[in-house]
Amino acid sequence: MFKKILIANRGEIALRIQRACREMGIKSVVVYSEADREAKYVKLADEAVCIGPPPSAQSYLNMPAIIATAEVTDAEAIHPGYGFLSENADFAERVEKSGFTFIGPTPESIRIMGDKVAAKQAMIRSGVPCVPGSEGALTDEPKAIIQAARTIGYPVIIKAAGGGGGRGMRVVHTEAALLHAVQTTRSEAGAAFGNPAVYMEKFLENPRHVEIQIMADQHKNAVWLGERDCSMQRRHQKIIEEAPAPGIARRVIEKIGDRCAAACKKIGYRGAGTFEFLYERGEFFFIEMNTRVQVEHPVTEMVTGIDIVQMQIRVAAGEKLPFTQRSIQLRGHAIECRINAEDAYKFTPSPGRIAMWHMPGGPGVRVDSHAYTNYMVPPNYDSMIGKIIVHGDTREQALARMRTALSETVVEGIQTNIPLHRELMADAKFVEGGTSIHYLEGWLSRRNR
Ligand code: MV4
Repeated sequence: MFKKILIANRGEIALRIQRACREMGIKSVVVYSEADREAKYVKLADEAVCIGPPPSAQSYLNMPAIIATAEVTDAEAIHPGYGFLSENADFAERVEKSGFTFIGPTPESIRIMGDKVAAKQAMIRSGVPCVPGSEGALTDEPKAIIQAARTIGYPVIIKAAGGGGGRGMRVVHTEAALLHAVQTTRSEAGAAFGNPAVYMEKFLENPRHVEIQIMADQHKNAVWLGERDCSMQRRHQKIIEEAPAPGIARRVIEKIGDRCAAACKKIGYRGAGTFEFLYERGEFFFIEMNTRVQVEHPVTEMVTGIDIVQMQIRVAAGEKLPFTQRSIQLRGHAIECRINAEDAYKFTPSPGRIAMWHMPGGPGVRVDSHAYTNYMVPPNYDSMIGKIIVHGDTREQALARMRTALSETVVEGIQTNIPLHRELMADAKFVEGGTSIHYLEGWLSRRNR
């Protein structure tokens, strides 16, 4: 096992990784920007090195500074967390070429999944069901583009191969609008991602976002750890996640989970990963794969009892998965509310000093956050400052525990989205379960009218 790991991230996930290291007897080094100097996890770390000014481009995205820090501190491995450099294949490659272990998949896996056309082709070959669409990228041939859309049937969606997470997409309802939409998406994709390739899919009008967590070792073992329903989102930012996905038949999920695990074995995937699906009318359709630990990993940890971050470290060190698919049991129900430093209904960021930070507790309640009373939320990064996660025997018990937890929570000095979560936990449709990816935005527009 590694003796020392460098954590190339900030905020709650830096603390989460630090806790995993401490529990495993591994020393950790954190890198931080000038904006995070006073963060508690920086003080708690075995070693902390300032790598640059507040802008991410000069700190958390600064590859030479991060690798140089690993060198001077004698770290053996680098954990990238989520966001920042976590899905940058060039970074993973530079880390390994410099003699360190990248805690994640191979650069080749990251590169394939970063190209959404290549990812989809790999999944089709591996038997994972995908949204019907163009086979590969669209050519420049107008007749072929028109024909592809006729075969798929309108509405269609044009997506950038280099995009993902909602960036670089355009819905097309009629043939009259098709070629212009393809051209515009292409030029935007070229400018934004340096890759003008686009592809076409059937546009699913009212799906849910359900994802499968997988974990693979370097000895050809791969398992899936249940699913998460992440449909409660606004502008591609998830705010509530839960496991299991309400109202979906277990045999349907088991079939798709087994396909994901089989695909991981087939492509030689290692580490943690997430297969993102759209779920509509009883069917799963693959859209993208994420090659990192995700913000919402705790809901999976709560229902499986498996520590995903520790497992990432173990498989990166070459250990075998300590469980088989049959030994993984899902127990109860977990819900996560992301706490953002922002206006609850207008969503304007609200950085600043937290005058009072009081977090909930009790049975089945977990808080993952680096914040504390007197902590200064810097204006430079994502507004997420923590997550409240609850577990219960049933969804009803988990909801009741989340309501209680939110009622105990006090954050003063900045605005947060806690009032929004309190309202949503009492919303009849959310409580019923199974709302689509469009539900929250519709709910907000009705509420703000
Ligand atoms: C789609 C879709 C409907 N049909 N693809 C948005 C994020 C990116 N991961 C893929 N996205 C979508 N792809 C087809 N063929 C609808 C979305 C989508 C969405 C997906 C997941 C979660 C939230 C979403 C919000 C709007 C659109």
